[in-house]
Amino acid sequence: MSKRYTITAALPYTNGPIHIGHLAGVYVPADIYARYQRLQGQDVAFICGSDEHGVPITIKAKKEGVTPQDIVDKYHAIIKQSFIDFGISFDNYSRTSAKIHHDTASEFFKTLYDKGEFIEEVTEQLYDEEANQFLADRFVVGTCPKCGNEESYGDQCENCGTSHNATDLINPKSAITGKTPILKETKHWFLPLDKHEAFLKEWILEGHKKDWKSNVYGQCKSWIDDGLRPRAVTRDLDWGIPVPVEGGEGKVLYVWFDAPIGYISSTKEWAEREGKDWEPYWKDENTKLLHFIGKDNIVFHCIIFPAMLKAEGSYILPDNVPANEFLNLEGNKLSTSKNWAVWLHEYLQDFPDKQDVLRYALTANAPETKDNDFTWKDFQARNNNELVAIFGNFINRVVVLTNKYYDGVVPKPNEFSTVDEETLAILKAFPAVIASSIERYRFREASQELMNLARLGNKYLADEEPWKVIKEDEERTQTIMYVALQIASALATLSEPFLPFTSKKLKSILCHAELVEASTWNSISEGQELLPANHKIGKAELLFSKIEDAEIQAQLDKLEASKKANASASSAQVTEPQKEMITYEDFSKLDIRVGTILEAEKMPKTKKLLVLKVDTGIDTRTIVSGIAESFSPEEVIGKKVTVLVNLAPRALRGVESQGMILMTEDESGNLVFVNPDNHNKVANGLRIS
Ligand code: B3M
Ligand code: ZN
Repeated sequence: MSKRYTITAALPYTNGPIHIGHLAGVYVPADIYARYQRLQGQDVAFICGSDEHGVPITIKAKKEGVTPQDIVDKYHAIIKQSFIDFGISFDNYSRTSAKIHHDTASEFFKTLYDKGEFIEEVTEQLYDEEANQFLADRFVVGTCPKCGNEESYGDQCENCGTSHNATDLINPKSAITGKTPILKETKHWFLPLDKHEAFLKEWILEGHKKDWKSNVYGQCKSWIDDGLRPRAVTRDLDWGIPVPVEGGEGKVLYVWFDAPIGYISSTKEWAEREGKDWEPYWKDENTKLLHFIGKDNIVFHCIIFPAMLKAEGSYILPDNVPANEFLNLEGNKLSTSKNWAVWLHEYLQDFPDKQDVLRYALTANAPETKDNDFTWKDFQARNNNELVAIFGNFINRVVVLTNKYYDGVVPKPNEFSTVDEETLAILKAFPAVIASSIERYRFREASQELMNLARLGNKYLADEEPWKVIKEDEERTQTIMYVALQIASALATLSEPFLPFTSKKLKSILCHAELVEASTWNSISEGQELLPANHKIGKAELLFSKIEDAEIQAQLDKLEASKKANASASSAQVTEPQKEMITYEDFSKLDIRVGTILEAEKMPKTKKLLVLKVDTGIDTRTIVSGIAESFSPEEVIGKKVTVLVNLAPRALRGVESQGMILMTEDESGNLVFVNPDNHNKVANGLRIS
């Protein structure tokens, strides 16, 4: 009996195209999983769609002087195409602006409302008087109350992952005008997460300790341990799904309330089209519901959405949420605003037939247990040393030799040697090995096992040397080629989840379509004959081609160019207008001296501050300097610096700072010391004038 799987992949925000980080973290693993389950004969609904509400879209529209609808239309089309191009095999790709979604989300809200699952409350929210609007979520930035990150958003801190209310931010500023907001009363509906705490504790902390990934479990535990509080599920915004109850005029559903319901509406849309019933996919206890997401979405999928589903009452809860960590690019965080990314649509312009290469490189190096780095060198190596040299090389030799010796007809095997028997036994074990890795969401491991199968084939040919044996033993050659062809056929089948384009091409080269029963996951593990004698295969075609150094260099150059563009953009920003004139008397009030940093250590619990001991020539004093993000304590010890010594002392986090080290920025926007060369030869305490 087949099992039912509802597999969801995070709905991408339609405020920009998607890049390799999205593919590596969410869509490739989800696709491998969905394709694998389909190959097992399971009943799969693989669901996604565009997340078209939320503040980032409004902000983008404002910036570009167009409507939010223009923005979502544009990026929905680009994103959808990228998924098709990379073979992400969604059964349905919807969008949250669709009517079916508005209806589903409204109805969901009304059900909870009618059941009394919300708290209705007038509270004070941040309000920008200049822009005349409430500041929800990303409309406000400030200091994270948990980790001190000064650029936290109103709803979530990207540094520590905490999700909070905008009013929790320290020193909030409007993202629209930069002004400090005031507090203004407004009514909202809150989901009392505290009410669901006991259930969440039992369900996650006791029920899923063993089977959820430790990064996911750990995040959930820390939220629950911190104590859950009511969360507003409505907003004072004009872009979104109108709040469908009395008093909801001018308000919309919070984007994180409506977006996960998007999985349900997308399933409905699919079922309607396919003439199926959507409900078992969401309401039958035997269905396995899985959410593939990135780590910044964990709280929404493990705590808030399950609380919503539980409150509604008729839905199942996710069986697992295999969230990934983040992918970096060449040592730096992927960033849309800094254009530090490999955009999928651009990748395809440069590597038009290499979708599988990117899928493979991203899987082999996926950020499964920790953040990971994508480098173009690794990408090239994965292609040249693995896909070309192992997988492609093996297939090419098998197909070329079969055509050369037997005109493409699979030879009849003669007596198997011990090596043949062993090789066929190892081959038989592969489907279970790969399956076990996939079932445990270890896609990197699974992809390496697939490559090991190609290695097995390569080694078999290299050891048995049919091109030599053919000269003296035709019978033996037939057996060797037969065994090698069985491995090739298994590769065509087992590579499908990982390398769907290659798998298709290989199946066509091996003429799987002509077979009564082409190899399947099970027929391989049962040791069945996969390519029978007398079956005719096609001509050789290259599956992969080498990537030259120049192509890699071109990609690195492109990144270097975005780095430069960023640097000049930021240095353009810092060329501030000249300040008001001062007199010599004014200047002479500043006492600036040469000094040396003697000691340095990080200020505990801050990101930016170093506590320095500085020899000023007059004395040794403590100066707190905001340079910790640019310099390690070790780097600055012994440095000659320029010090403003008569600045009135100031306490920073309880430490009195007695002066200031003069700093500026280099062309890339990095902090540098104001430190002319000859400082190294001058004595501490000398005055600069
Ligand atoms: N759009 C966040 C993101 O793209 C969000 C996911 C929604 S899943 C229901 O990271
Ligand atoms: Zn934080």
